[in-house]
Amino acid sequence: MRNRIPHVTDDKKEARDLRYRTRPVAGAASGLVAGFAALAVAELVSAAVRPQAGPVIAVGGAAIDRTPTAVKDWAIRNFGTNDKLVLELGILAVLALFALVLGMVALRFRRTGAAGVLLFGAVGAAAALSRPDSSGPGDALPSLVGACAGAAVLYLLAGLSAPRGVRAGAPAGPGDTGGPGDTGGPGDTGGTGWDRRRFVIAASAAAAASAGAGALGRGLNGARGRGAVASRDRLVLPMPASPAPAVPEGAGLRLPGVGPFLTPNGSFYRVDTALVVPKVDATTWELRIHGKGVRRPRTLSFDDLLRREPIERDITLTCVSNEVGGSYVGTARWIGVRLADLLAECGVVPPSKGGPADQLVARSVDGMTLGTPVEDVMDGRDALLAIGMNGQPLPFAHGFPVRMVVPGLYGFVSACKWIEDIELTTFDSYDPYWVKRGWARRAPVKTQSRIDTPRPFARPKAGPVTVAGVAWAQHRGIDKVEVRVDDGPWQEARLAAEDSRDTWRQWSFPWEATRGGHTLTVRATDRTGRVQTEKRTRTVPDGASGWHSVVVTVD
Ligand SMILES: Nc1nc2c(c(=O)[nH]1)N[C@H]1C(S)=C(S)[C@@H](COP(=O)(O)O)O[C@H]1N2
Ligand SMILES: [Mo]
Repeated sequence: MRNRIPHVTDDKKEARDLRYRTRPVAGAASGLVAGFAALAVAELVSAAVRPQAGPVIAVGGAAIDRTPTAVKDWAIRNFGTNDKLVLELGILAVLALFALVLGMVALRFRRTGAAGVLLFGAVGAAAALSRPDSSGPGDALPSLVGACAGAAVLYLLAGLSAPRGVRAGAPAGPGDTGGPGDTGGPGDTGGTGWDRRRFVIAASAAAAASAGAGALGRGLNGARGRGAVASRDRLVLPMPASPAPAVPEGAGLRLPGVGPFLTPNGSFYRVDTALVVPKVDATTWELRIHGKGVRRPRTLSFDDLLRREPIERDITLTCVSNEVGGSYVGTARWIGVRLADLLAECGVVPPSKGGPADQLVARSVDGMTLGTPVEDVMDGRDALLAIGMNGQPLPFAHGFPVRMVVPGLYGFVSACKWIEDIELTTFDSYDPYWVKRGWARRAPVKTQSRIDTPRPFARPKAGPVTVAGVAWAQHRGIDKVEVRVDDGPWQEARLAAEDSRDTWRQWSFPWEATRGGHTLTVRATDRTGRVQTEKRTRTVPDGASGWHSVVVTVD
């Protein structure tokens, strides 16, 4: 504070003190209101471009694209499906912090503060343009227009919170570089402080207008998805020409702590990079099939798919990011068309029969790419273009209107959601999204098993305790599950009925629990005779391995 000004009466001194005490508050408020205005206007403009082009989503998406695999894995592990919410809140927190700083800066350097807002807009615009699903230069608009609005609001509010004399006397520019009253202008000694009333009115008006713009943008963005929602509501799934056999009696053990055999859509795990779930209208959806060795390239509509013979299959889907004992695995009854038949009609020949393409790259509407071995898709397994999940059209979060499902392969190399393009190519000439980030080119699901009950650190009573869980080795099938108590011998568990070799299998083991601490361990053997390995590996690059153990204390 500057106490070098002579002849200040007590009255005036008090007014000045108040002025200097409240101005930082005005600075902070200016910054926050300007930041809010920028985001709200960006939201409104994004409704005219695309919702995904908004700055927070664009920066979030760009961050996801660039996050080192280890960090992404850590985020998935710690925040699970909330990882996206955490990311968005993090971005908002950082923005709020910088808004505060820019607001304070603008108190002294109006232009610099406003320019800072523009700089943030440039970052948002660059992020939007860098996204794989960017639809062109228009994607920069939400961030740029939003930043201009934010900069203007900050400039205005900073002007209003300047001491009166300075505001009147100092032209923008050099006046900017002096501090409040540092110019030694008339405002310094004679001013009555800045005009709080005008500032509060202007700041409130800017905040209210921003809230209006933001709400309008939200509404318009919501309306955009309405056609897609209507197309999903109208969809009546076809009766499968080849229905899935009924799930055998007893395939689901109905034990407390063990989930149902078919995972309900609402609790099916979700893993993807989409911060905004794509809402695709089935009536305008198209799938293009093209590339190496595709003698008859085709573009199909949803109706074209519906005219084909639908088949229905139970298939267990697993994420490569699933830790040993993790929950990124689920089983659904899928309805779809055979991808192999469609490819064959397009003239595709698998590599084993001399075809030139060994990799099928599926691309989604949000620019995700997943690479699948053509051989696996065409070797007779039920690789699907799925449109139904457990008797319902695919939920939007699970890929409506069409996704791929291939038994036996981790999701990241097979299960493209919101699919719109299939290109036949080679593993040598193209690396899809996850492969570019350190994951494997080929990734068949590893033989795994999990103890679901008792839970870790449970305290069961001594006596009979049922140990139970699931095991999976899609497309090979589960042959045996064994349980070990502490360092005792492996003992065979009772296997529930098998649905198909493409699904998981529940198992149970009657244990005579004795008092004290115990470690329960499980391992599975698949139908090729391969025993689940003890060797612990990380999820990167091709899936976690190792045995799942649970420690309990028996009372
Ligand atoms: N478009 C798109 N498809 C995608 C992904 C994605 O990020 N984007 N993630 C894949 C991964 S890693 C997995 S494990 C499965 C998960 O499917 P689910 O969310 O329906 O369970 O979708 C796959 N398909
Ligand atoms: Mo995954």
